[in-house]
Amino acid sequence: MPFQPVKYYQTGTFTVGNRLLPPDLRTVQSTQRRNNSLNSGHRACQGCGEALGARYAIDAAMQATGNQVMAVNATGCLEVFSTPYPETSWQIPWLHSLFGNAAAVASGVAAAMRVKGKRGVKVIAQGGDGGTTDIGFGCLSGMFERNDDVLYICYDNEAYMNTGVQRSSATPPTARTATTPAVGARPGNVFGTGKNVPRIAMAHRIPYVATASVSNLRDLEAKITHAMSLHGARYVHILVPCPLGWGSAPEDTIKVARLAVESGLFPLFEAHDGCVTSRTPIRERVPVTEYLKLQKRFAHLFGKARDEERIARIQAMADANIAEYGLLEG
Ligand SMILES: Cc1ncc(C[n+]2csc(CCOP(=O)(O)OP(=O)(O)O)c2C)c(N)n1
Ligand code: SF4
Repeated sequence: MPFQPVKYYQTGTFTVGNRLLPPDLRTVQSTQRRNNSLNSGHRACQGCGEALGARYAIDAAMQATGNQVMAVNATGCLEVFSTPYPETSWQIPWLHSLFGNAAAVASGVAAAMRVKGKRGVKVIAQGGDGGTTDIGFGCLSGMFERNDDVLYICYDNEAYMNTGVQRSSATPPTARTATTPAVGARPGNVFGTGKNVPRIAMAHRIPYVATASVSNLRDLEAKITHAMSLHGARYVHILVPCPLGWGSAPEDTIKVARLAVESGLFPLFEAHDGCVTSRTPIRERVPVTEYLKLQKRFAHLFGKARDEERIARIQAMADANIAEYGLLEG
């Protein structure tokens, strides 16, 4: 299915249906063929970006493979809200691994499928940023360097949400969490920490790495669809706002995610074999303050005396991304 960007003018609404396109070009969610992989009845918070991202990602993967997907899920919100034993909202073969070993378990599942001759079955591992960038990082790197035939999806809500919003190595500077300085001259996460896991994945020279966001759902679908057409280790890193942990309004989840992209703080790109091959240009550049102000985790930056110095440093991070990925070109 060739990639078709969202064409809002076709429907006159902000839906992502592309309903005036021929059926084979429509989004997965607009078709009756969608799998409803993550079905209703789960216990995610209102406006949960992770639930939205997972539904779109796994439905796209199911469609791309003719429903031949098995998923391994690290411990975290996605596992807890979807599968309080003995119930589950998943409509796919799904395994719960430990918190830190989803990538290793998925590698084992892929090996088992290969031994059984079930080459058509595609394996996905998925987890939050804590399970991916911190505790599961060793297993993930091993999966990458062996080039195991697994797509790993990280749903990045920038902290350990399931256990009460602890800082992870994906938490941005100045963001307040339960484990960052709460008081003092500079509350919130410090600068100079954290890691860029999409770039680290690229350094393994695996076949495919992409970033995606729940603000750009058609783009997200297209990237998952493309990932399912490839073999070997693949990594998709999706920004998924968490209203509870970010202190944002549930109805603002898409808006917040869009501002992260449009400010340059979260660049959308694809990389093949370690090289960036495409990026999504910013349509309407916004200052980072537009993004930060919607979230209580950054409220201390906008107190009686605005923390101009740290706001400027965050703006500099966005500017650096815009320059590095050429996000204003084209
Ligand atoms: C070895 C181990 N340590 C700690 C925990 C407790 N624990 C369960 S979920 C979780 C946080 C998950 O955070 P993240 O991976 O970022 O996913 P999110 O909930 O934010 O989606 C923690 C610390 C655990 N299950 N296993
Ligand atoms: S805490 Fe955040 S990630 Fe977890 S279910 Fe609620 S909104 Fe989703």
